[in-house]
Amino acid sequence: MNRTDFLRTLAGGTFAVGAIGNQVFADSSFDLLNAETAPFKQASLPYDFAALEPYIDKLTMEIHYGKHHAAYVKNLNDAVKGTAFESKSLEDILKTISKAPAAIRNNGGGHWNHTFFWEIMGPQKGGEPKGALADAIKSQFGSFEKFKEEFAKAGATRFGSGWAWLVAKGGKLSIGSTANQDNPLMDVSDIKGTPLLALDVWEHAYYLHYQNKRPDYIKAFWNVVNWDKVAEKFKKA
Ligand code: MN3
Repeated sequence: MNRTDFLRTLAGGTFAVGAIGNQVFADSSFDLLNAETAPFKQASLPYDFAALEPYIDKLTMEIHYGKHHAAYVKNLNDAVKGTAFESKSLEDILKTISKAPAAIRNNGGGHWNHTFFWEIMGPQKGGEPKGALADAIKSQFGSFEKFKEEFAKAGATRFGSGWAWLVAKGGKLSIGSTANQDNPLMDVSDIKGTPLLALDVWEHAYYLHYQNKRPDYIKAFWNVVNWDKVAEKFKKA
Protein backbone atom coordinates (compact mmCIF):
# COMPACT_ATOMS: atom_id res chain seq x y z
CA MET A 1 0.00 0.00 0.00
CA ASN A 2 1.55 3.34 -0.95
CA ARG A 3 1.21 6.48 1.11
CA THR A 4 -1.78 7.90 -0.75
CA ASP A 5 -3.68 4.61 -0.51
CA PHE A 6 -2.80 4.39 3.13
CA LEU A 7 -4.23 7.82 3.80
CA ARG A 8 -7.34 7.00 1.82
CA THR A 9 -7.81 3.90 3.91
CA LEU A 10 -7.21 6.02 6.97
CA ALA A 11 -9.86 8.47 5.78
CA GLY A 12 -12.16 5.50 5.39
CA GLY A 13 -11.70 4.70 9.04
CA THR A 14 -10.26 1.22 8.53
CA PHE A 15 -7.44 1.92 10.98
CA ALA A 16 -7.79 3.46 14.40
CA VAL A 17 -6.04 6.82 14.50
CA GLY A 18 -4.22 5.87 17.68
CA ALA A 19 -2.52 2.98 15.95
CA ILE A 20 -0.82 5.16 13.36
CA GLY A 21 2.16 6.52 15.29
CA ASN A 22 3.83 9.91 15.27
CA GLN A 23 5.96 9.36 12.23
CA VAL A 24 3.02 9.18 9.84
CA PHE A 25 1.36 12.21 11.38
CA ALA A 26 4.56 14.22 11.17
CA ASP A 27 5.16 13.12 7.61
CA SER A 28 1.60 13.52 6.29
CA SER A 29 0.02 16.23 8.37
CA PHE A 30 -1.22 18.09 5.31
CA ASP A 31 -2.95 15.09 3.69
CA LEU A 32 -4.29 13.97 7.02
CA LEU A 33 -5.74 17.39 7.71
CA ASN A 34 -7.47 17.26 4.31
CA ALA A 35 -8.87 13.81 5.04
CA GLU A 36 -10.17 14.94 8.43
CA THR A 37 -11.82 18.13 7.27
CA ALA A 38 -13.17 16.90 3.93
CA PRO A 39 -17.00 16.82 4.02
CA PHE A 40 -17.40 13.35 2.47
CA LYS A 41 -15.84 10.26 4.00
CA GLN A 42 -15.64 6.64 2.96
CA ALA A 43 -17.14 4.37 5.62
CA SER A 44 -15.34 1.15 6.51
CA LEU A 45 -16.31 -1.91 4.52
CA PRO A 46 -18.76 -3.82 6.76
CA TYR A 47 -16.89 -7.13 6.16
CA ASP A 48 -13.46 -8.41 5.08
CA PHE A 49 -12.31 -8.09 1.47
CA ALA A 50 -12.42 -11.89 1.15
CA ALA A 51 -15.82 -12.27 2.86
CA LEU A 52 -17.83 -12.49 -0.37
CA GLU A 53 -15.71 -15.24 -1.94
CA PRO A 54 -16.13 -17.30 -4.03
CA TYR A 55 -18.82 -15.08 -5.59
CA ILE A 56 -16.86 -11.82 -5.48
CA ASP A 57 -13.13 -12.32 -5.13
CA LYS A 58 -10.84 -10.61 -2.63
CA LEU A 59 -8.67 -8.76 -5.15
CA THR A 60 -11.72 -7.30 -6.91
CA MET A 61 -13.05 -6.10 -3.55
CA GLU A 62 -9.67 -4.60 -2.56
CA ILE A 63 -9.40 -2.66 -5.80
CA HIS A 64 -13.10 -1.79 -5.97
CA TYR A 65 -13.31 -0.44 -2.42
CA GLY A 66 -9.72 0.73 -1.96
CA LYS A 67 -9.12 2.34 -5.36
CA HIS A 68 -12.36 2.98 -7.25
CA HIS A 69 -14.65 3.96 -4.37
CA ALA A 70 -11.83 5.81 -2.59
CA ALA A 71 -11.17 7.81 -5.76
CA TYR A 72 -14.84 8.85 -6.04
CA VAL A 73 -14.70 10.14 -2.47
CA LYS A 74 -11.46 12.03 -3.03
CA ASN A 75 -12.62 13.49 -6.34
CA LEU A 76 -15.99 14.48 -4.85
CA ASN A 77 -14.25 16.30 -2.02
CA ASP A 78 -11.99 18.04 -4.53
CA ALA A 79 -14.98 18.99 -6.71
CA VAL A 80 -17.06 20.55 -3.91
CA LYS A 81 -14.14 22.41 -2.31
CA GLY A 82 -14.90 26.11 -2.09
CA THR A 83 -18.40 25.74 -3.60
CA ALA A 84 -21.91 25.90 -2.10
CA PHE A 85 -22.08 22.09 -2.41
CA GLU A 86 -19.49 21.76 0.35
CA SER A 87 -22.01 22.23 3.15
CA LYS A 88 -24.83 20.14 1.63
CA SER A 89 -25.64 16.51 2.35
CA LEU A 90 -24.92 14.11 -0.48
CA GLU A 91 -28.63 13.19 -0.73
CA ASP A 92 -29.55 16.87 -1.15
CA ILE A 93 -26.91 17.28 -3.85
CA LEU A 94 -28.22 14.22 -5.72
CA LYS A 95 -31.83 15.45 -5.68
CA THR A 96 -30.87 18.49 -7.77
CA ILE A 97 -27.88 16.99 -9.57
CA SER A 98 -28.91 18.60 -12.87
CA LYS A 99 -27.65 21.87 -11.35
CA ALA A 100 -24.24 20.42 -10.43
CA PRO A 101 -21.09 20.08 -12.53
CA ALA A 102 -20.31 16.69 -14.11
CA ALA A 103 -17.51 16.01 -11.62
CA ILE A 104 -19.99 16.19 -8.74
CA ARG A 105 -22.58 14.09 -10.58
CA ASN A 106 -20.05 11.35 -11.42
CA ASN A 107 -18.18 11.27 -8.13
CA GLY A 108 -21.15 12.05 -5.86
CA GLY A 109 -23.11 9.26 -7.53
CA GLY A 110 -20.06 7.01 -7.35
CA HIS A 111 -19.66 7.60 -3.62
CA TRP A 112 -23.36 7.12 -2.81
CA ASN A 113 -23.80 4.06 -5.04
CA HIS A 114 -20.79 2.18 -3.67
CA THR A 115 -21.65 2.93 -0.03
CA PHE A 116 -25.12 1.51 -0.74
CA PHE A 117 -23.75 -1.49 -2.66
CA TRP A 118 -21.40 -2.61 0.17
CA GLU A 119 -24.32 -2.38 2.58
CA ILE A 120 -26.77 -4.61 0.70
CA MET A 121 -24.25 -7.47 0.39
CA GLY A 122 -22.70 -9.70 3.01
CA PRO A 123 -21.11 -13.07 3.71
CA GLN A 124 -23.38 -16.11 4.25
CA LYS A 125 -26.32 -14.24 2.74
CA GLY A 126 -28.40 -14.88 -0.36
CA GLY A 127 -31.51 -17.02 -0.17
CA GLU A 128 -34.88 -15.32 -0.47
CA PRO A 129 -36.49 -12.24 1.03
CA LYS A 130 -39.07 -12.77 3.78
CA GLY A 131 -42.19 -11.07 5.11
CA ALA A 132 -43.59 -7.88 3.64
CA LEU A 133 -40.76 -7.50 1.14
CA ALA A 134 -41.31 -11.04 -0.19
CA ASP A 135 -45.04 -10.28 -0.52
CA ALA A 136 -44.39 -7.01 -2.35
CA ILE A 137 -41.98 -8.69 -4.77
CA LYS A 138 -44.46 -11.48 -5.45
CA SER A 139 -47.37 -9.12 -6.02
CA GLN A 140 -45.32 -6.82 -8.30
CA PHE A 141 -43.38 -9.36 -10.36
CA GLY A 142 -45.39 -12.59 -10.03
CA SER A 143 -42.68 -14.56 -8.20
CA PHE A 144 -39.19 -14.21 -6.74
CA GLU A 145 -37.82 -16.07 -9.78
CA LYS A 146 -39.51 -13.64 -12.18
CA PHE A 147 -38.16 -10.71 -10.16
CA LYS A 148 -34.61 -12.11 -10.38
CA GLU A 149 -34.99 -12.58 -14.14
CA GLU A 150 -36.12 -9.01 -14.65
CA PHE A 151 -33.40 -7.57 -12.41
CA ALA A 152 -30.72 -9.67 -14.13
CA LYS A 153 -31.99 -8.46 -17.49
CA ALA A 154 -31.73 -4.83 -16.39
CA GLY A 155 -28.11 -5.43 -15.39
CA ALA A 156 -27.18 -7.49 -18.43
CA THR A 157 -28.70 -5.11 -20.96
CA ARG A 158 -27.29 -1.87 -19.50
CA PHE A 159 -24.89 -0.94 -22.31
CA GLY A 160 -21.42 -0.01 -21.09
CA SER A 161 -21.05 1.03 -17.46
CA GLY A 162 -23.87 1.48 -14.98
CA TRP A 163 -26.10 0.04 -12.31
CA ALA A 164 -29.23 -2.12 -12.01
CA TRP A 165 -31.78 -1.05 -9.38
CA LEU A 166 -34.83 -2.17 -7.46
CA VAL A 167 -36.66 0.88 -6.12
CA ALA A 168 -39.82 1.64 -4.16
CA LYS A 169 -42.01 4.57 -5.08
CA GLY A 170 -45.58 5.34 -4.04
CA GLY A 171 -46.00 1.84 -2.58
CA LYS A 172 -44.86 0.17 -5.82
CA LEU A 173 -41.64 -1.64 -6.68
CA SER A 174 -39.85 -1.22 -9.97
CA ILE A 175 -36.68 -2.35 -11.71
CA GLY A 176 -34.46 -0.31 -13.98
CA SER A 177 -30.90 0.72 -14.69
CA THR A 178 -28.83 3.88 -14.81
CA ALA A 179 -25.74 4.80 -16.82
CA ASN A 180 -22.35 5.61 -15.33
CA GLN A 181 -22.75 6.60 -11.65
CA ASP A 182 -26.27 7.98 -11.91
CA ASN A 183 -28.85 6.67 -9.45
CA PRO A 184 -32.62 6.79 -8.76
CA LEU A 185 -32.24 9.66 -6.27
CA MET A 186 -31.09 11.97 -9.06
CA ASP A 187 -33.50 14.32 -10.80
CA VAL A 188 -31.92 13.30 -14.13
CA SER A 189 -32.65 9.58 -13.68
CA ASP A 190 -35.22 7.72 -15.82
CA ILE A 191 -35.94 5.44 -12.88
CA LYS A 192 -36.76 7.29 -9.66
CA GLY A 193 -37.57 6.17 -6.14
CA THR A 194 -35.99 4.88 -2.95
CA PRO A 195 -33.24 2.39 -3.80
CA LEU A 196 -33.70 -1.03 -2.18
CA LEU A 197 -31.20 -3.12 -4.12
CA ALA A 198 -28.37 -2.22 -6.48
CA LEU A 199 -25.88 -4.05 -8.64
CA ASP A 200 -22.73 -2.46 -10.01
CA VAL A 201 -22.29 -3.67 -13.61
CA TRP A 202 -19.17 -1.65 -14.40
CA GLU A 203 -16.45 -4.00 -15.68
CA HIS A 204 -14.26 -3.06 -12.70
CA ALA A 205 -16.84 -4.82 -10.49
CA TYR A 206 -16.38 -8.25 -12.10
CA TYR A 207 -13.77 -8.37 -14.86
CA LEU A 208 -10.86 -9.92 -12.90
CA HIS A 209 -12.91 -12.99 -12.04
CA TYR A 210 -15.65 -13.15 -14.68
CA GLN A 211 -13.98 -11.34 -17.63
CA ASN A 212 -16.65 -10.68 -20.28
CA LYS A 213 -19.25 -12.94 -18.61
CA ARG A 214 -21.41 -10.31 -16.95
CA PRO A 215 -24.42 -12.67 -16.69
CA ASP A 216 -22.33 -15.11 -14.59
CA TYR A 217 -21.42 -12.29 -12.20
CA ILE A 218 -25.08 -11.30 -11.94
CA LYS A 219 -26.03 -14.92 -11.19
CA ALA A 220 -23.37 -15.11 -8.47
CA PHE A 221 -24.57 -11.81 -6.93
CA TRP A 222 -27.75 -13.52 -5.62
CA ASN A 223 -25.55 -15.50 -3.21
CA VAL A 224 -24.35 -12.38 -1.42
CA VAL A 225 -27.51 -10.23 -1.27
CA ASN A 226 -28.31 -9.22 2.30
CA TRP A 227 -32.11 -9.44 2.16
CA ASP A 228 -32.48 -8.32 5.80
CA LYS A 229 -30.82 -5.04 4.83
CA VAL A 230 -33.00 -4.72 1.73
CA ALA A 231 -36.11 -5.37 3.89
CA GLU A 232 -34.98 -2.64 6.30
CA LYS A 233 -34.77 -0.18 3.43
CA PHE A 234 -38.18 -1.32 2.12
CA LYS A 235 -39.73 -0.71 5.57
CA LYS A 236 -38.40 2.87 5.62
CA ALA A 237 -39.32 3.62 1.98
MN1 MN3 B 1 -17.94 0.24 -8.98
